[in-house]
Amino acid sequence: MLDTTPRNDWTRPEIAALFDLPFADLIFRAQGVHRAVFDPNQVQISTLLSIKTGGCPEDCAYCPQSAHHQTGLKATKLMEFEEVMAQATAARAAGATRYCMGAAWRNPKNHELDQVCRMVEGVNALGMETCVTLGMLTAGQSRRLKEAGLDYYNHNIDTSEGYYGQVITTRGFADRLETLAHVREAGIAVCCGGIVGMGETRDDRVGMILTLATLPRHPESVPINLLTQIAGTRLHGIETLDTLELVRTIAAARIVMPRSMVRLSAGREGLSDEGQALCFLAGANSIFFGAKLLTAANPGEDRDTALFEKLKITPMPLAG
Ligand code: SAM
Ligand code: DTB
Ligand code: SF4
Repeated sequence: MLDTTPRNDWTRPEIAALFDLPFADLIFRAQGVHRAVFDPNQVQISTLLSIKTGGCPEDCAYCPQSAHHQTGLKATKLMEFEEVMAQATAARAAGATRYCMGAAWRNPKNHELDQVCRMVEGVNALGMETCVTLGMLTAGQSRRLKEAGLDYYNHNIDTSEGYYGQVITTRGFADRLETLAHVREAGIAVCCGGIVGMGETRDDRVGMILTLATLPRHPESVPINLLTQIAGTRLHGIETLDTLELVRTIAAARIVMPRSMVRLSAGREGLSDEGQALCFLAGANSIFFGAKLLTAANPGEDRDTALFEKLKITPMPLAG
């Protein structure tokens, strides 16, 4: 029997060696791990909602919501509770089992956090798992979210520690790890991954996976985003990443974090059905469903429903 007990002592050479495997060998290994833990024909359906859009003080080079970029995006105030509930109810009807709410904040203020806590309670009451992504959190704010019943907190490391400074200057890699530690400490499940296709090297992709796989506990969810290039952002116009390199990154994540959900996140809109099928073969078992991510386009529900039918993939039911 294949041992799928999570390991936190992965080394850089071990992960680099996975990336360097012949493609068929890499996929075979990833499939072996995937099938030992999950039903390979089930994919989890999550839906995103931007509850506070744009005007963010951070300078993340990829992000259309940064106030440092002129992307034509209209900044909004925090969405009203009733509107969030209406959107969440529609997502549940479309099959979502996890609802993820994102705010373009550097960090939430306490009165804003109170409003988000009410949304978390409301969405939980609909019978979906809840996830929020609000930027940096203190230990106390993390505990407050846990008390409200939050299931997951999304906070990405985005890239390798070495490349990080090329992408974001307004907060450091260590700040990210600190927020992740607060979230873990509060007993909230962690959703943490990154972005590929930002001009990083394969070594950086290895480094990003290494950081995730050597956290004290693996994130329960690992979103792998392919950069969605938005006009007006600093990374717009950069050379696009070979899809096979995205597939290799997903396979490496699957192998080193065998029990985690690996989410093929942003960037599906630009992928072919064949490209996405390779990502599922490599062990991706979660997607965002619905025509919009936070602000960028995602495949429409019809296209995803057709893809699931072609591949005979069914939505993963909620555990328990
Ligand atoms: N402001 C919060 C933060 O950054 O922690 C939460 C929202 S932020 C939009 C969530 C994540 O979305 C980022 O960490 C990044 O990984 C991803 N993201 C944002 N823009 C993206 C893009 N254009 N392409 C791919 N991923 C993107
Ligand atoms: C994650 O890793 N990807 C999602 C979610 N976590 C919050 C966000 C993707 C954002 C893509 C760009 C946009 O829609 O603005
Ligand atoms: Fe702000 Fe988050 Fe966008 Fe960075 S990724 S600019 S923190 S909304």
